[in-house]
Amino acid sequence: MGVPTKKSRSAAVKKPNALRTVASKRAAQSYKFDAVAETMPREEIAKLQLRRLKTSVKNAFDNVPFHRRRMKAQGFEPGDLKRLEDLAHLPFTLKTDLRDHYPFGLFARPQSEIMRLHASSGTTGKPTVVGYTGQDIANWAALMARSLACAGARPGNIVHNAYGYGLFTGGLGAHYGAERLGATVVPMSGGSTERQIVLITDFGARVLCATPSYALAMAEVAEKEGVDLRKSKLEIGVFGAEPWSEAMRREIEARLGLKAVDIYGLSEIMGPGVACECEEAQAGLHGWEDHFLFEVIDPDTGNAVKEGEAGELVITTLTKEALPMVRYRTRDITRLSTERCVCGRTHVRIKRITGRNDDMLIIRGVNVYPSQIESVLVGLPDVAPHYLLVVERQGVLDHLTIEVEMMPNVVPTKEMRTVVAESVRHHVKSIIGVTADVTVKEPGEIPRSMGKAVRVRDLRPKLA
Ligand code: DLL
Repeated sequence: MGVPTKKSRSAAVKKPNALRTVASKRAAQSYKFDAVAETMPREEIAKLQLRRLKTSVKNAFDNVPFHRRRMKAQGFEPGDLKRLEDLAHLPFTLKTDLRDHYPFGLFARPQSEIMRLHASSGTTGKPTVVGYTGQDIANWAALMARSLACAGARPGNIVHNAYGYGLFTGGLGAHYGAERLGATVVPMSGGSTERQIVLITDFGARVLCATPSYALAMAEVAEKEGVDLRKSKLEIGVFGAEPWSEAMRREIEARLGLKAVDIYGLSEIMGPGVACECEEAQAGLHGWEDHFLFEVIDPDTGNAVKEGEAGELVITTLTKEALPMVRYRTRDITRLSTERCVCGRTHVRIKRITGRNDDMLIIRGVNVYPSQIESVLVGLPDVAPHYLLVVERQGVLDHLTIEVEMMPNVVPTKEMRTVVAESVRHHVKSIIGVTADVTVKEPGEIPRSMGKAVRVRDLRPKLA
């Protein structure tokens, strides 16, 4: 199939109503990286899921003492798994379980069989570490290629990858996926925005991978420099790793002149490519059910909610070798829909993630827990254990200010304040990876709470 040009795509968008059916039929036959898997009838998906679930639960039971102990405590053996519904008898896995078994305690394979490690923020100073076998990496690359194709990328395209490379799964996840798709990758990572804009223009990327906030920041810098990215070859943006809204989608589309598509994932489950919107509908992310089992639960009771009702997304991996996850509570709030999609894909749609039900903040795509900042502060001399995190949106980007106090017995000079502020800033940047301004307040100035401490003032506009 030929690569659609900017002109032909916008012509397709303007098609009159009478031609919509024809258009949607064509969409159903549109390019798919893995057509057989992506359009499998739902009964077939369920059969495949049950088969793979049995293997995955057995992998967890046989090779991870933590899972075996908990299953046994419920009187459950892998052989008891007869129907998909039986999964509901198994306990949830939490982010703290990964922390408690830091670094490799939940791995189902010896370290010698682990091909790669990634890590994301944990709830304390220690990161959450995830591992992959060679097969896990191959599956991830294929699912990410499937996701990119679903978003509208095609073999032969130039993919400008501005997700951060390193321990974060975004950079390498998108990189391997784009290569697997047969695209040409520009491995930019984040930062050096002016340079990114020059290279997008000079190399002629058709696809941009970035967090949505960074995409907007690029638009802003380009506009300041008098570069009109709407005239570039960019046509598709694959944006995720943080919550964003429909209003933000419209703004990015207008300012970059591309189609903005939502992609979802989390390191504990794999990384980016767990689910992705299709370019045809842009209405919810197809969750790849041949590799993952999705549930939505009431976060208070742990019971399943009805299809279409909002709740917390829980994911079980079906093919992961190194780190099988049983009923992982993502803390992400969303809804599921099995309604047919115009693109012809049969996999469930995960509606836009509207928020989280824990205190994790996502600041410019970086996951931050208040408790992590606290661990940094308590390790620094002269700094009192009282703090407030103020998160604002400055222009298009998130901005974090950490308000701290000095110990009451210290009478701070102006110089001391500067030194303390710089020290906090430096430690937070090097340990957590997030850039913050630091304000040193007078002792007692940060409001004390009567009950649960209020550590965060999130002043960012609510999602539409
Ligand atoms: O953010 C993986 C990723 C990279 C996804 C690039 C998409 C693109 P973590 O750093 O482990 O992994 O953070 C996972 O980020 O539980 C959500 O709270 C949030 N998140 C990820 N994608 C979206 C999205 C990567 N499309 C956490 N919308 C998740 C809203 C998202 N939130």
